[in-house]
Amino acid sequence: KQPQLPEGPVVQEARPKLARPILYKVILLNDDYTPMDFVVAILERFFYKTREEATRIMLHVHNKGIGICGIYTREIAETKVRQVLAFAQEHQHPLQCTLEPE
Ligand code: NFA
Repeated sequence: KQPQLPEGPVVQEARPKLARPILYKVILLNDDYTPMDFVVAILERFFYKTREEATRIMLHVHNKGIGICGIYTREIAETKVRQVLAFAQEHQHPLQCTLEPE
């Protein structure tokens, strides 16, 4: 026997509650050796920044010692950190990159 279906119109919840994902900042650290244009290239390649935005972030890190490249869910943030560290190591630059909970 089939279960009873409701008669009249069925109204769906308009704004179902969604859990807010936990986000992580990907952080770049300044050092005295990594070339500025290499840091700009990293921000363009892995964080899809424009040349202008990449330059702004690079100078912020250079001047303040630390800066945010982007904010992502955990797996994406972890992947970005790995990509930056691998690319920096390949080119023998000491650039450091890490993540922290937002
Ligand atoms: N401080 C580095 C330099 O003067 C540039 C740099 C910027 C390095 C941001 C790391 C992060 N060549």
